[in-house]
Amino acid sequence: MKDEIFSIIKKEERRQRTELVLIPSENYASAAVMKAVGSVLMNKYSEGQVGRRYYQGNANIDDVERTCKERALRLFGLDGGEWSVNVQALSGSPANLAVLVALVEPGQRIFSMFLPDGGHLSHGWHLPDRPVSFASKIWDVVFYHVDRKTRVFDYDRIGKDAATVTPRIIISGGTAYPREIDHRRMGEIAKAVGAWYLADIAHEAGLVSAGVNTSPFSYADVVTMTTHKTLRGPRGAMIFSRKDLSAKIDAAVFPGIQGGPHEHTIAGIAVALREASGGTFRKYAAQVVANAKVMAEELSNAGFDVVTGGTDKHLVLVDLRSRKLDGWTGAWGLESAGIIVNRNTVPYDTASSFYPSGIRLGTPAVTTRGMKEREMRRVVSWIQDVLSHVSNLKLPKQPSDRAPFLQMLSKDSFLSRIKREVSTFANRFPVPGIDRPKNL
Ligand code: DSN
Repeated sequence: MKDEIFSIIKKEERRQRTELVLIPSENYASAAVMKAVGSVLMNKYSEGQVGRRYYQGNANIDDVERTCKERALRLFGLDGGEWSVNVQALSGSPANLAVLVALVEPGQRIFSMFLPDGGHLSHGWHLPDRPVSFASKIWDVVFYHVDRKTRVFDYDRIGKDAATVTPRIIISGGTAYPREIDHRRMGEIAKAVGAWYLADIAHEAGLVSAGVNTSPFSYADVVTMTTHKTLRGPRGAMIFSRKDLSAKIDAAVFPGIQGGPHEHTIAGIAVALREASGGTFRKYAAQVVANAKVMAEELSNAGFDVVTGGTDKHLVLVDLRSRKLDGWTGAWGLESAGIIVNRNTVPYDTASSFYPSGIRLGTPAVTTRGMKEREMRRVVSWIQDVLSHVSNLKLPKQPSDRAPFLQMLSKDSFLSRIKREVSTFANRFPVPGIDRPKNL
């Protein structure tokens, strides 16, 4: 194929194979998932619901979407008489927006997790003086925080604050919160103040489905999740709701905020749900957490400030302030060595989200490649070397000096040597759907 896009895709395949992907929200979907997403299903319009479409020619599409919904309920052990699922939301943010549109009147109050404490933009992020997310323009959003000392949630305090805030909905969901959320307590708090409880388990979906993290379904009214993180499907989302809320939620997704659903993605989600229902996936999910625990422990032993002192799931958050390092320099130093992490805000951060004080690391992708505890120790030792090396480099104050700084990092001989070692190491571990070079 002549289109230059295909040579760029080849380069991206190489990057994904030769680098260590430690972004906790990324993973490698299987070849079967990718085949479904790249199929002819993308050619079809199917506005509406299964068996009730606004377009002709949807018999096969109905079968795909029905199968996806059945598999979703089964995977999470849900009774179809009590729970419904919508699989049409295009991704996590539209899924959360649809829930708010369905259940909360404009101007009513939302109580959600503070972003630097690990929350998400789509839960209504705003600054003290201006809205940022669309949700914060429509609803009155108040945040709850982690404790300054322990950096974990104090549920007694959240309960007391909720009684004062009197929200219509309480949202939990940690994109950078390394500990399990106590869904039972959150559900009780919501009930006590007459609010809905929305548990956004985008990050932990695969861990919850495998029984490795606690399921929120007994305590929440609505559960949203993306499908491409620990669940290892294509980029998409699902909204589970108690049966009496489902008609409102379906209507909020379409025609409320979306047009035609992406049925090729829904097919890919269905394939991923089947893959996630087996014992191999359950072992995978347990290994994801075991790997993250080792990573947290090794970083802690090396003197890094691991937020909350460890992790219960797939992600580790490191506050770099005690190392006189910032997240931007740390993350770019690591990228120059072939190790891909997020730079991330940390609790009680005073820096901006573009130049934050920490880094966020995760194990879903490297565990998919078959890496275990031993490999995590090797990876942390490289991370330690890189961060020590770059901690002598200061983040240039002037934005105009930052491009030359990155150029300098890309030519740094120490980082280039680690990059070569990382590439040789990573190449030993196969990536689903990406062929390995013949000479390996
Ligand atoms: N952007 C995702 C993450 O990286 O956590 C959340 O949507």
